[in-house]
Amino acid sequence: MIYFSNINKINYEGPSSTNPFAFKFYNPEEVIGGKSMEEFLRYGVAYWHTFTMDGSDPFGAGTMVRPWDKYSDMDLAKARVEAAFEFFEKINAPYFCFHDIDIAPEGNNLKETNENLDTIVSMIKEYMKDSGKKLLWNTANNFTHPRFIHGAASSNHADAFAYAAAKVKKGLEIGKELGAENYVFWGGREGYETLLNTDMKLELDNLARFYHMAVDYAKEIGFDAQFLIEPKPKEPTTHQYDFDVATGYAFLQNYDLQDHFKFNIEANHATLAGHTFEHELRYARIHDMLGSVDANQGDPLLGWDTDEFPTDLYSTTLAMYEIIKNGGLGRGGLNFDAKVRRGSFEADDLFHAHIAGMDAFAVGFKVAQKLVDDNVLDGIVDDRYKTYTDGIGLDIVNGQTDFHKLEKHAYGLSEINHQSGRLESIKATINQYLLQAYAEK
Ligand code: XLS
Ligand code: NI
Ligand code: NI
Repeated sequence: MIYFSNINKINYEGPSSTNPFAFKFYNPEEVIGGKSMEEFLRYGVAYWHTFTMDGSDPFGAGTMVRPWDKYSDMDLAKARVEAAFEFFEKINAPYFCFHDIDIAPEGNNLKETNENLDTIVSMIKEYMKDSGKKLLWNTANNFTHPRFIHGAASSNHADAFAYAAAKVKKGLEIGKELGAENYVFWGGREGYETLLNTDMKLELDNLARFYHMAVDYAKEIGFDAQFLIEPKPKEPTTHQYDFDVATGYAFLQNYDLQDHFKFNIEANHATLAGHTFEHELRYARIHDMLGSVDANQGDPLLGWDTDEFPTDLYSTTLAMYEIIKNGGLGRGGLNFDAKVRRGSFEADDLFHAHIAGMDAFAVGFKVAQKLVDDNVLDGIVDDRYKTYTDGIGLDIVNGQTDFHKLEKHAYGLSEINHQSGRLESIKATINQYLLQAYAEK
C-alpha cells in the first residue's frame, strides 16, 4: 500500500527553488571536503517521532492525522513498516533508528512481546534488503511502561533490573539481526526523583553492572556495533545519571567502561544541561568519544526537551564544525530525533520537517567546511594561545617547569601583555561565511 501518494521522491533543486517538496541545500552527491554530503551527513529518521507518536502533550490529546492510523495492534505495526520504508525512500535518508516498542506492540508478557518483535524484525529485514536502507541504531525503551516507574538498571527493584536486561538482550539480538551500526542507551529513568529515598551508590554501581553485562552479551553473540550513551540531564527524572558528556565520561572511566562506549549527543539535551550543542560535541570530540548525533533543537522559551526539527543555521554550522574536526561521525550519523509540532498534524508536514532539517545541516556542513579550509577559527585560536609555543609557556606544556621556576618568572613580570578576545569580530566573520557560502555562485 502507498501512504504518501501525493508525494514523489524529494530531489535537490537548489537555493532558488520554490517547490516546498524539494531540497534547497541538501544535495546528496555534492562533494564537500572530499566527501559527498550523503556519505558525510549520514541522515537518519527517528521511527518514534515520525511513525509512532500522535502529537499528544501533557495538556492535550493526540492531533496527528496519519494514513496508517486506521489499523491497530500488529496490523498497525506492519502498516508503519510499509509507511516508514516509503518515507525513507522518498525523503532519501539512508538510515533509521528505533526503540523496541516503536516497531511492535508489547504483548501480555515478555515472550509475546518478543514474538511480536520477531515478526516485525523479519519484515523490516526484508524491506532493508530491498531498499538498501540501514539501521543506524536501535535501543530498548525501558522508561514508558509502568514497570519502569522507578527506573530500569537503576531501579530500586531487582525485578525491574532483570526485565530491563531481558529487553536489552533482545535489543542486541535485533541489532545484530539487522546489522545495526550502533546501539544506544538513553537513561530515560536512570536517575532519581529525590535523594530522600535513593541509594545513589547502589544505583550507580548497578547501572555499571548492567552496561558491563550488555558489553559481555554483545561480545558473546558477535554483535560489533558501537555502544553509545545518550546524555540528558533530567526529564523525566529530576536528575539523570548521564547528565552530560563530562559526567557520562567520568562514570564510564570510574567503572572501566570507557573503551566500550562513545556518546550520542542530542542538541536539546545539551541545552537542557545548560550547555551549547557544540560544547557537548567538543567535549566528546577532544576525548575521542563522539559517536553519533541526535539532531534537533530546543526552544529557548520553553524549558523542556521540545525536540524540534533543527533549523538554526548558526547552530548547525557550529555543530558541523565539530563533526568535521572529528573527521566525521564514523559509524554514527545525524539522526533526526525531532518531532513535528502538535499543530503540524498533516502527513505532508513530516516531509517539510525533514527537508528543513536536512537542508539546515547541509548548509552547516558547507559553511563549516569553508571555515575549516580557510583556517578561520584555528587561526584565531592558534594566535590566542601563542605564548605556549615558546619560553615559559613551552616549558609549561612540556612539563619542564615547577612552582619555583614559575614564581621566579612571575617576579620578573611588570605587566601581562594581553590581547583582545575579539568575540564580536569572530561572530561577524561567521555571519559573513554563512551568507557568502551561497552568494558566490
Ligand atoms: C529522549 C531521548 C530518546 C533517545 C532514545 O529524550 O532523546 O528519544 O534518543 O531513547
Ligand atoms: Ni535522543
Ligand atoms: Ni531527547
